[in-house]
Amino acid sequence: MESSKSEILFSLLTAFLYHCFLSITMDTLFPINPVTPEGFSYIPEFLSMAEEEKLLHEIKEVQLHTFQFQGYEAKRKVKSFGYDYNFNQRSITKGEPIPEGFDFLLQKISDKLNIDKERFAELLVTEYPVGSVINWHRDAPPFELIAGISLSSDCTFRLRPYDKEKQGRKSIISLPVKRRSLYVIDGASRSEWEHSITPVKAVRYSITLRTLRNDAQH
Ligand SMILES: O=C(O)CCC(=O)C(=O)O
Repeated sequence: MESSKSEILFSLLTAFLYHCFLSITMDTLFPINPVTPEGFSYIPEFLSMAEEEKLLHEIKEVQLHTFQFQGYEAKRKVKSFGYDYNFNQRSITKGEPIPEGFDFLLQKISDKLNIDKERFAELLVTEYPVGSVINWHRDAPPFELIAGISLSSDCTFRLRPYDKEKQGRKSIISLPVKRRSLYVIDGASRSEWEHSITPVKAVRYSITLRTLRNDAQH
């Protein structure tokens, strides 16, 4: 009897140590499959390395400028094509057309999401220098679905409820978003949650595609 008790204790201890070992060696600071809000999806390895290369080449041709918001200048650089949201006027304006070099990406994402590629009204290119972030926000109201492509490096993407009363340390969902992946923000993750990116460890580029709401004024 005594020996079976110590055997059970030994097995429990071994299982515990094995769990600790896995957590350390697999670098699981994040749960392996974090539970994300309804409407959020994440597709790793969405792009091939050749497609990533092609997009980075296309981005080199884009004239990026520092993102400014109500007198505040962020570290990240951006350029918007198609419809752009003017944060001062709180409305969208039509800008330069989306360059043809991005056409294959629009096609690939719309095929994946089973939507018409013409529905992507805005394509935003963002460059994140080392250490730069995007703070907590919910995207501008005229836009509906958001599709995000990550290039060059990985980042930590976070989601938390938009409602301040539901916010707290425990309500933050952190997930590693890898280069060449696609994430989609739609449904509740679009309307009831906000997102942010923690300081990037290496230069990151993203391409954000947005559809317009049917009732958006333009
Ligand atoms: O870089 C990203 O993936 C996020 C971009 C974003 O949230 C935004 O531009 O509003």
